[in-house]
Amino acid sequence: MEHLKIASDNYVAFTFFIGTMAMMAASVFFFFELNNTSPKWRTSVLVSGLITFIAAVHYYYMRGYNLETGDSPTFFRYVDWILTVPLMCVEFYLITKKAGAKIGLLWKLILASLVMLVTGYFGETIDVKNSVLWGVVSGAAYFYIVYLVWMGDVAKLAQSAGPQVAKATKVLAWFVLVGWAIYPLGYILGTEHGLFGMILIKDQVSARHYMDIVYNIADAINKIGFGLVIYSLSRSSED
Ligand SMILES: *C/C=C(C)/C=C/C=C(C)/C=C/C1=C(C)CCCC1(C)C
Repeated sequence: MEHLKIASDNYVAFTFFIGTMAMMAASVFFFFELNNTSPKWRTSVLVSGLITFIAAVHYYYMRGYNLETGDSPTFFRYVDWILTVPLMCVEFYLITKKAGAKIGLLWKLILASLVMLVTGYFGETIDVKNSVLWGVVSGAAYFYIVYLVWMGDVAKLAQSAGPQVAKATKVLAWFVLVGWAIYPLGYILGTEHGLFGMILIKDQVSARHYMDIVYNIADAINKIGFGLVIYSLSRSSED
């Protein structure tokens, strides 16, 4: 068996490697901090750790897959997202629960995120010819989530949950609006028959490479950043 090494100009493999390590480190941090987190916030910080831990396991796999095949690990990318994005919805539910969030709100968020991801997966793999159409449907579900956290129930509940929850929810809402918007950018860059990916990059192989780099950067920002917002909320609280 040949020893696989990352070439110094292989940015795709490199970001998979860094991504794995960052997700692992973040998980260790969140899990170890559980002990000195007040019981009120413990579940939220635990979920932050679960998000980065699930990502770490997927990144470990995707890193190896990409190194061995040079391909984009699309399937496991989406398995990761389908597990971690609903958990991010759980975070919104948990921090607004004290202000009266109902389980129905959680289901709305989860359902929208599943529609967003499943249609995105169709556009990237099963029905690439219609990738623009699938991207638009996925984008609609994405904007529904943006609506819920900026103006809908999540935003309203956060207002009545005290200044600290309100502030944290606002930061998380920025993550959803700006951090999550990086993903459709990667999709547009890397998907065949996409809006302008093929015009900008020409060949499909390097288009997928750009897409992986964009997705890897977005994951690090969103999963670890999101967790740190929850973590600082757990520290800022009076009780
Ligand atoms: C930890 C993983 C996260 C936060 C993943 C988020 C993924 C998205 C917000 C993906 C969105 C997409 C669109 C809005 C349109 C094109 C297809 C997707 C799935 C890339």
